[in-house]
Amino acid sequence: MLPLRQVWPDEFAARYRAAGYWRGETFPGFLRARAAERPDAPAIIAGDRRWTYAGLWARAEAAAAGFLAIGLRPGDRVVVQLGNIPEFFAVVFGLFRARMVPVYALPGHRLTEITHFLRKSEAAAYVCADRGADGFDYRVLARQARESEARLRHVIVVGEAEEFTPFAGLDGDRGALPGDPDPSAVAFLQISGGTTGLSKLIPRTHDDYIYSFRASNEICGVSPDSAFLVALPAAHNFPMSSPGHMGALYAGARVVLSPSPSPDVAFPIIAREGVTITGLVPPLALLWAQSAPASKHDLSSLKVLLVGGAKLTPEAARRVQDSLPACRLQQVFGMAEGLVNYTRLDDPDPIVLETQGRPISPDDEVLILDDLGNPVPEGEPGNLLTRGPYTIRAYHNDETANARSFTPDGYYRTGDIVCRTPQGYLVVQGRAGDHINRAGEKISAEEIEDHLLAHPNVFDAAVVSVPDEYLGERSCAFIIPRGEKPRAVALKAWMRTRNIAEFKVPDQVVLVESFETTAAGKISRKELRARLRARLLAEE
Ligand code: J2J
Repeated sequence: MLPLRQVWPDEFAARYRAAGYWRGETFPGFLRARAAERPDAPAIIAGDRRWTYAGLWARAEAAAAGFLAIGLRPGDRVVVQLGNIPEFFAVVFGLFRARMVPVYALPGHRLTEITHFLRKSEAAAYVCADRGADGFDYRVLARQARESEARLRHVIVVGEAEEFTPFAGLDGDRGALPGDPDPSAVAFLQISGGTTGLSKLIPRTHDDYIYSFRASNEICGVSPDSAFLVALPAAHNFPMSSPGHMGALYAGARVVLSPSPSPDVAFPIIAREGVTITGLVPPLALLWAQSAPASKHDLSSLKVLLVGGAKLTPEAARRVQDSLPACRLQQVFGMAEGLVNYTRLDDPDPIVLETQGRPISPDDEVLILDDLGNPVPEGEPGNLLTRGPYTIRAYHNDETANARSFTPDGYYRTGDIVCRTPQGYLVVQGRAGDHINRAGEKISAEEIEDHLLAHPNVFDAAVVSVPDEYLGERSCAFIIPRGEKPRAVALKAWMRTRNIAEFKVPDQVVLVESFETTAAGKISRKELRARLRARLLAEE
């Protein structure tokens, strides 16, 4: 098995420790401490199910012992695909406790993505629910994955397990549990937005990740009295760590789970549980803004609404802020690779409405460079590069991506185009790469083109993003047909048979005779996509 590593050069690591960012805390260590300090305080709330801190810790220990009892070993990677259910927390803290490494898949991922994660991480196990909130049967996916992935030894199912191992029954000898992990070790693998091709795996350490949400707690005002609503999928980096459910558990606060982010589901939960803080992507924030004023539910407990994942325009920000007057809007611009920026709760309105915030840490180093790698003049747009105490230096098992995404001196090329205000706040302008940010879900144009090219009647395909009133951006596939012209609906239906996440199916399909590449001959895919996008917008 390839070792899991995330290494900062010694002088950086020493600096981050000396500054008190990396304190040697670990995931099992902090949860054990909270369970000892406040055993009876509520930790996880989902409908009528309520787990205290002691209850959560006991379930994590039982799960950890159970994982060992069925033959998993410390160091094993385990792909976890669970929605917003309490067992998500028992599973991942169980894995942390047993020194195993969760790989976070989203509920929307399908066989293609799961197989990729299993392979790239060399996973020994896959944990899923029997069915998702949408009725999807993950056991069918598990059966298919097990056929092709010889390394996959265990499938553990929350709910009706059929031929697989039921999660509910897992237990074992607590005496067999290992000691706590090294704080500088990789705790889990998060997944990248996948700007080129398939998602990359992001190794995050206990030290660096815990710093990011501990500091986020301070910036977002999370205290033991807070109640954080997980409305977006729990496995996504934003609701996990900005400040997220991990921040809330670190603070000893309540984590409240919503099975859906829609106002009709989330509002009654906010009222019933006295939710104080949550995070949303812009389209959902706008939906909440539309529903809140007329809602019969008391939303007055909600004090902080984080919005991020995609650009919130100043007009949209104003609408969100005005519709929830008792609640402070906080913009967040983050990435699973590390760097997170927030507007501060005491920032004046123009900053909160017009910028995407400033970095968490005084040691977040930010460069804004032109395409030749030279710094742009103050206030001008440029490519954002960053390094710091919680930004990775490398992806797992992907030398090509590492060569492309990191500079020799360790800066991560975010792919985002930003400006910086004189006070150091970032304003996102767009991005350099070709991905579609569809309501916060990142889609790689290249990955979708690859799928389309497998269709017998597709000669060539180019996938571009187009502005969309509701989603922010939607995807449009330009297709040059071969032989019989495929119909748009049929092509979309065929894409669904590729076992990919639904959000990756192109929203729009346009058939063209050719891509009209100029006499100059070959142009780059990037240039081609830009021209097609311009043509579509001009025609609209
Ligand atoms: C514009 N683009 C944004 C914003 C992210 C907190 C919040 C979000 C994420 C996330 C996260 C944006 N305005 N406010 O992990 O901890 C785009 C950028 C960025 C990419 C990262 C967190 N907030 N983006 O969205 O890894 O293009 O993380 O590089 O999914 O989302 O995507 P992801």
